[in-house]
Amino acid sequence: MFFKRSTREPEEKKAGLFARLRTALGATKENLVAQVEAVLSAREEIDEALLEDLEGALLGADLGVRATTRIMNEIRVLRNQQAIRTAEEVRAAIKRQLHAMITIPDRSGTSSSVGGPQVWMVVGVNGTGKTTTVGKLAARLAQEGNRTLVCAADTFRAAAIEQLTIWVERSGADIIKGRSGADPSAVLHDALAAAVARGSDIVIVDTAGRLHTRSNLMQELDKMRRVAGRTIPGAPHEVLLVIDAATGQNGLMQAREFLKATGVTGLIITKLDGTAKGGVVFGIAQELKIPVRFIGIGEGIDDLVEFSAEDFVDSLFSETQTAD
Ligand SMILES: Nc1nc2c(ncn2[C@@H]2O[C@H](COP(=O)(O)OP(=O)(O)O)[C@@H](O)[C@H]2O)c(=O)[nH]1
Ligand SMILES: [Mg+2]
Repeated sequence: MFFKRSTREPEEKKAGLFARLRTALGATKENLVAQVEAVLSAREEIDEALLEDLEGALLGADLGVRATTRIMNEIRVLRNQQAIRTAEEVRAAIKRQLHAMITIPDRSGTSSSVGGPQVWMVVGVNGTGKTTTVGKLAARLAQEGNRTLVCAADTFRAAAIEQLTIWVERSGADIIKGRSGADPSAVLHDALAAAVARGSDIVIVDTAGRLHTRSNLMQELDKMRRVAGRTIPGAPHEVLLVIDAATGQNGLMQAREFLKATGVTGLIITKLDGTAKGGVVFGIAQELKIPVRFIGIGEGIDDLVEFSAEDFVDSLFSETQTAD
């Protein structure tokens, strides 16, 4: 999705990324795939009792009711058609369904915009990882040769802005920040004017996760969207909603709320390292039908991975190997 340079990584780097992804998803693999395997190996026949245990395993892995129902329906249909007779075929069907659920077409305007900077707004509730993710994204975009400007519009958390500034400046990107307590829309307006004046390729906007009330926050975000659109045609080109995987099904509820108010175009699921609830990625994608763009797999600046449905499913199902 990066427009300036191809993100095709060299093979060596790709292999390293995949290994890191697999390590980060270890607990989720244990909670999802290992449980499915346990069910499949407990019985000879693919009978109703096995299917019920399978359903329990999927629900227990935070897939949520909808995603689980979709998978179970498909397996029942295939079994009735005698297209599924073995554990191996059940496993393949689950994998296929999981892959399909997280393969969602991109409907954002990123590729169609002409001239002017791209504007990406990063939204989500407090503590999900917005500021950290903005820093990671800025570093990555700058590294890939994009003139990158960060707009620190969360004027409620001065300490977080300091941390962000360090990361952004180290990566060679620019940052525009408002005074503590300043109007976020005014800060955004200034940042966009600066981006146009400097010929920036992309502006990443960090936003607050909490105002006095949730409806205040939604109104503020909506106002920021309008300000962006008035300053730069077509902006914001992306509204990226950050969800903390460790909050499991709760993340889904937050997502619904932001969706209504802010017109989310993509998801970033953070903290997939060290949680067993990574199955929520399938549940969220299945329900919201919004593409996952990036996933966070750690607190470091390099711990942001461009999402690939293939790699995600493969890393969950791959045989565990010794460290490489
Ligand atoms: N383990 C882990 N921690 C993360 C990840 N992303 C963010 N964090 C941590 O989550 C905490 C809150 O992050 P912050 O960016 O301030 O959240 P914000 O309130 O949404 O801006 C910080 O301690 C981050 O280091 C991730 O992918 N993995
Ligand atoms: Mg923040």
